[in-house]
Amino acid sequence: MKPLLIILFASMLFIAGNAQYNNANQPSRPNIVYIMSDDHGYQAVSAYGYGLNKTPNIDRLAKEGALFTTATVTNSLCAPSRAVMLTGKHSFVNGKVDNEARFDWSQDNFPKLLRNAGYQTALIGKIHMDGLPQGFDYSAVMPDQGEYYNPDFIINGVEEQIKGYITDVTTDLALNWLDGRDKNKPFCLLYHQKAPHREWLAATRHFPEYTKNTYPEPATLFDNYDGRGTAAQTAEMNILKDMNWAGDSKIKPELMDELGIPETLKWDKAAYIKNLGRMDPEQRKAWDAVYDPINEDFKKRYASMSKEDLMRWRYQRYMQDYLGTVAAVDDGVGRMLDYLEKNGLTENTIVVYTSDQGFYLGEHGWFDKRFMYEESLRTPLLIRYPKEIKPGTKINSLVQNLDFAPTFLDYAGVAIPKEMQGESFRNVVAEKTKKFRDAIYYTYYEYPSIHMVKRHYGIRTDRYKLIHFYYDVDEWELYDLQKDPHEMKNVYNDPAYLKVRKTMHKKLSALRKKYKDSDNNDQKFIKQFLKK
Ligand code: SGN
Ligand code: CA
Repeated sequence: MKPLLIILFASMLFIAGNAQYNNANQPSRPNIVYIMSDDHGYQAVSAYGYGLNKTPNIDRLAKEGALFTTATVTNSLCAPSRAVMLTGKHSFVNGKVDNEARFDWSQDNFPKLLRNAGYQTALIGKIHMDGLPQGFDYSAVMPDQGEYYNPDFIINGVEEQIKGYITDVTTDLALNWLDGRDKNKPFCLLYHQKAPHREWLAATRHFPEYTKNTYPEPATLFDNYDGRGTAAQTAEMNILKDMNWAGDSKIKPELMDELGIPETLKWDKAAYIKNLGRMDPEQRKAWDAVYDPINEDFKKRYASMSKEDLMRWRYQRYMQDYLGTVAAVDDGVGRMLDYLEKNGLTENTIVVYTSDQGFYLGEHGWFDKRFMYEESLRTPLLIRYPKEIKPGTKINSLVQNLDFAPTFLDYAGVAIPKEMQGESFRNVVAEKTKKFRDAIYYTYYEYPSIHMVKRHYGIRTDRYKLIHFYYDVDEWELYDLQKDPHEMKNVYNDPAYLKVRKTMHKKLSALRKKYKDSDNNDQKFIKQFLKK
């Protein structure tokens, strides 16, 4: 062979070798589909075994992958939870302590780092933070809380209205993006549903089934908050007292008037009128067909109802609508899993299902979240990744939303920045190790504000929980989750728990130090909040 030909041949081999290297390396990096709904309590995922509803598609992730029994958030509120998930840093470090505070998009987040490493990234659905999302090739987010019917979306910065039901529209956008992506690159898709957020408006196809059902009542529906401190007693999230009649329970304002229920008793007529106003004639017809008879029935029964009857009735109304909205979320997960399967993506894609926090479904008589008590602290978490996670895995480790960013970076082989405070749980879920943190740290700030849940922070181990409420009180609570799983009795001043109390205080101080939190921070965020 002539020297020139040899050089040509050798360089062709070199180029081919390099291309092979790239192709072989890149597609083997796992794809990530991170599915997050809004306010979806684990009690309403059937894989968790509460018997409230059926979520066959979400449950598939537990069957084919792992279910986390004790996954928690670090701050049980929408936007702060999202900020923690993106940055891998606690609220007092990433700055988004409550729904009002500004989120600084210029700080590092895991999609940015994945994108720099060659991933295609997209954010589709609810984000609940101002400013154009950073770290994404494509973003289609709803402004603020989003609207259930015929929602508005901001697509790469440009707002438009899309016809349809929000949960389905979000799924359509997610599947369209997947279809149009560059198939030679790995991808990370954040697919975020608004549902089942208040005011719990279901897809019309789910009205008939869900409004007919009767749901089991939680043991603590009639909680009178004895045995706990001021915070539980003064919170405004009781189903009987604090839910809106029109906006939430879907009783017509005219009927409220007729029954003599004063508007001061929280109608939220404006929300009711706004929601109805967004429907097209077909959606409205389906709505009337279901909610007219409910109104008629209520009208007949109201005069003879006791307070207890009313609580029971409102709880059922709440569950009917809430679980109805969950049904469309589950349909969306089904469509996503089917898409992955049809396109040969099941093996190499990590699929996560979680929520931005948990939610009270009548426990303690409540709706909403915010508290460090179990139902809002814990969040559903299911993960499927056939390459590393065995079907039917159950994980009890104390993982948090703080850990998502480092975990995803770990899977993608991207270095985890030192500033990230979470830990990768990749080896935990692969059951290669059981070693993980022995206590989680929690903070909550949005007070005084809607639902009036006082500022607090605390820690939880596998058995105990210590909480400090501050600002306009200075109260400590200690719970023994083994003996008192419903958290009905604060044992902070019980002499039998003196030793536990000491150990928990030590752990709390250690964690505040480790994560760089302090009373100074607490005071700083109070000042910042009051300035607004
Ligand atoms: C709205 C809801 C509240 C809810 C907050 C925060 N009221 O204000 O019930 O706690 O959002 O929710 S509503 O009548 O307007 O729906 S979060 O999930 O965004 O943090
Ligand atoms: Ca939420």
